[in-house]
Amino acid sequence: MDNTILPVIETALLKVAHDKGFATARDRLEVMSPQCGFGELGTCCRICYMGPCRIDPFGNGPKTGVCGLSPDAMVARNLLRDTVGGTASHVGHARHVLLTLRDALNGKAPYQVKGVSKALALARTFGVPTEGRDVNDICRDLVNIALEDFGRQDELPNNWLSKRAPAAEQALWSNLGLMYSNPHNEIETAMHATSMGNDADPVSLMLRVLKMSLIDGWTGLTLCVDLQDILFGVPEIAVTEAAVGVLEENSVNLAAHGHNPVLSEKILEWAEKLEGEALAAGAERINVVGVCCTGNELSMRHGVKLAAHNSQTELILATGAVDAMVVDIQCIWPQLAQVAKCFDTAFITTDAMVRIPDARHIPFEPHHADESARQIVQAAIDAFRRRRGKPVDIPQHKSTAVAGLSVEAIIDLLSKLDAEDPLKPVLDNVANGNIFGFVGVVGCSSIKFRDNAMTEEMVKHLLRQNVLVLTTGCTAHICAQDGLMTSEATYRYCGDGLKAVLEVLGKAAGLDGPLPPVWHMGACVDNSRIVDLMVALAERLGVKVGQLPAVGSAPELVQEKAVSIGGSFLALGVSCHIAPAPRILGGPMVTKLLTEDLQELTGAVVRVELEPKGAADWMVAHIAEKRAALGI
Ligand code: BF8
Repeated sequence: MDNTILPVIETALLKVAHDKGFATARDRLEVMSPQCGFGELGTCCRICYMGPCRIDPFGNGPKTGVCGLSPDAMVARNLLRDTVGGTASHVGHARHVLLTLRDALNGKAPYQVKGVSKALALARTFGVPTEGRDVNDICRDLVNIALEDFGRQDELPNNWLSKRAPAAEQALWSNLGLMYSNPHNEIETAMHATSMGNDADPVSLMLRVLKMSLIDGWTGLTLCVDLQDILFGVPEIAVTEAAVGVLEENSVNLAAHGHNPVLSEKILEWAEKLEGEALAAGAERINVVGVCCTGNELSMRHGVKLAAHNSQTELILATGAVDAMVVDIQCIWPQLAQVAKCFDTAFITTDAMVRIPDARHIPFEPHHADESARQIVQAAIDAFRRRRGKPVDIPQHKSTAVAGLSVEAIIDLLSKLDAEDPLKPVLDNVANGNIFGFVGVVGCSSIKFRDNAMTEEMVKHLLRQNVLVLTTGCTAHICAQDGLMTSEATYRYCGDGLKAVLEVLGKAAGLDGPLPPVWHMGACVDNSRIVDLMVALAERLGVKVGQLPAVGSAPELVQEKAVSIGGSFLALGVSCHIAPAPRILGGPMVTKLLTEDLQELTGAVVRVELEPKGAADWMVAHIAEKRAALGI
């Protein structure tokens, strides 16, 4: 590839793996390339056993499935199943947090409410009385409201959707028939509707995609994050470090990977408790590092260092320096167990849903959280004992990074500039063009896009044009590793307007320099924080979210979850850039619907751009249109 600019960290990590003779995901991808063109277009259907059917939309091959299904219905049905996969993942995570909070309040799980301010704020939103009440009682009421959402069999709108989402958008969703009641019922209905011989109307199927995405946004993300903040506290601005260089040769390196802080918070707690045992084993300390979204959760609330994003997970194990990697749910590559086997690494699964051959399984469930967490940390110390003195190969790359930018932390900071009206300084600077607009850069890291440093380069193009970048998920790791969450990045990459704003904010935050230009807002579930911020700005301005000069981007799409998150942005009227193309191109009507006609429905469109500059240019042009429509 001519324009290869593989980031230095990936280059170093790949060298470590190849020097040791490991095949990596890149090698496995090469062996199976070219990948299935029908699959890429979305025109492969294996839902019934008359198939698998492959529609050839451009050549002389079959034009429908054996049952007569049209290409548009086929791609829409497949897209809906992707969205169900993403939504089910987030809703499952959310329900787990909800049940943990319930059990903690009943004294059955060893967790305490740390986010009192969040509980009080949510009580106001849901009309729960607070006067003279114990915070745990307030939380019990909130838990019951959330439990009702998972149990109801009526058509009343879901509590979290109707109370947390903006009113103007709810009116639109209601007109489109998108309001939902019980998320589980909707997941069932979507699977039913997409099974053989049911919904074959592409328009109806695409409305189901939007509805499923709303469930992802308001139950999978918002409810989940609200309750996580109640249990574990609201993130505050913290400085951390990112990239493989955070591993320490002489410490017990314990990597926490996955998504759910119910596990990782306990691991952190027990790592502190067992520090003495680690010292006795000859280690300098226990170095808990974060991987993927669990890493983001820990860095947001505790400043824990970020070791790797998803496409680096097998590579950091190849350093031989990770003593234990403990995982819960989602984005866990089965290959990790195979790499771990070649070292003294303890690769530990904890969730009954994630069983991987050759992994050690230590069941973790909230009722016995302390005992399981103790065992896991102990396994890491034991592995260190076996590793001690053996050579390791840790590429010495890392960057500092500012994390913890929850909406509450942002508002706190802005209050130092205008205590009465904290959002005013932001809106004034949007109006005068110092902040040209906002892009939420979210989602995964893909080996298909690392060769052109897609995320980093796209972000730099945006910053030069005074676009403030909000990020979550693995793209947050990418930005952190590349130094984009530092004051230096503001000086180096931002246009003059954005630089001036960030200098003022850095001073208010008590930093030595400007606030970084890329704001780390958390894990993928924390995309609800980006939405909350946009809703607050829109409400303060008296416009709809879709009218803001804001765009979403998933520049390295991997997971079904990123598809459903993207859908939730589209439902809000926020246009999305995406790479690679979603698997819809074999359906011309669905493609037109998402790239053009959706504008009429929600005000948003989807745009595919595979190169960083093209992506940034499209987003800046789109933001310019939004600004013009607002008269700024
Ligand atoms: O939820 S960004 S690869 S880790 S899916 Fe997975 Fe994608 Fe990473 Fe987190 Ni989100």
